[in-house]
Amino acid sequence: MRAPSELGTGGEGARARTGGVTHVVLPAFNEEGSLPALLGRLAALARAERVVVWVVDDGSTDGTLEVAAAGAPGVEVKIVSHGRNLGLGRAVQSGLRAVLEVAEKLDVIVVMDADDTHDPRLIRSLTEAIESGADIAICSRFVPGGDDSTAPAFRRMLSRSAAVLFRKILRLSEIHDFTSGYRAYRSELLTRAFGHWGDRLIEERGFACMVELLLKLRYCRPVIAEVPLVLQYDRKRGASKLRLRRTIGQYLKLLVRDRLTPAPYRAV
Ligand SMILES: Nc1nc2c(ncn2[C@@H]2O[C@H](COP(=O)(O)OP(=O)(O)O)[C@@H](O)[C@H]2O)c(=O)[nH]1
Ligand SMILES: [Mg+2]
Repeated sequence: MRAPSELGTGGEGARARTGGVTHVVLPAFNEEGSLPALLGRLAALARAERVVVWVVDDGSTDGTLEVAAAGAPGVEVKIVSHGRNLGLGRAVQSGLRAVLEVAEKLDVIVVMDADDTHDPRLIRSLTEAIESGADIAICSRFVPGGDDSTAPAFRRMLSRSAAVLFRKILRLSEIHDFTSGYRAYRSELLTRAFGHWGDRLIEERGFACMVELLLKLRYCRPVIAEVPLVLQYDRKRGASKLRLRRTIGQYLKLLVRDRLTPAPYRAV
């Protein structure tokens, strides 16, 4: 990985984007309670920059699809729909694929949770980081200014342990938050990655897909930036969809597989 260059950190006073569209992918499974508020917040952002929201409804059994179709005034909302629940990994992949069919070189693709615990105002910090030279910008709970104190203790432990493990074992010292579901990618980077891996870019069905994507993208030698994330887990309605034991198993398998798999033979 290349060393991060001088990267902007954005924040409240950050300037609006000058070129390109910000595509916001929201993998959503039964999020009818949280989506309206989140779409409202994204609409506020859309007043300042060109934003397209992509809700990936993953076979929800509640009113997620209807809420997404109703949208929010002032922001374009597109829907990608799975007829049945295929899991977070497939949802992220379908969302990225759909965006890449229309995205242009200067566009930025953000993936964030649909549960309204991620503040959309951070999107401007992410796009600023990308415009300043990063290929991936991560909203990180584990850099100065970040905070995860509103999350349950066992979840905090899981994310922290995963971060320590992946950082040490994979020697990826520039990344502090491997499991954050809130990141931005330069569209060109994802086009290149899909060109190499195709649908094998994301094989994990569950929450480990976020780590898997990062591990594969590192072979593209991306510049990576992190911006502080204050997780607003107290805004979460209902239970987390993360299955703790299953996710720990997925992380460990991913780690072993990554260690055993040789780096891609041809340049990515
Ligand atoms: N598409 C899809 N999204 C899912 C699935 N499970 C969870 N999600 C979404 O993934 C995101 C992360 O899940 P969430 O419950 O917020 O996890 P937590 O915030 O880490 O506790 C949310 O936007 C969920 O709606 C799934 O099976 N399919
Ligand atoms: Mg969440």
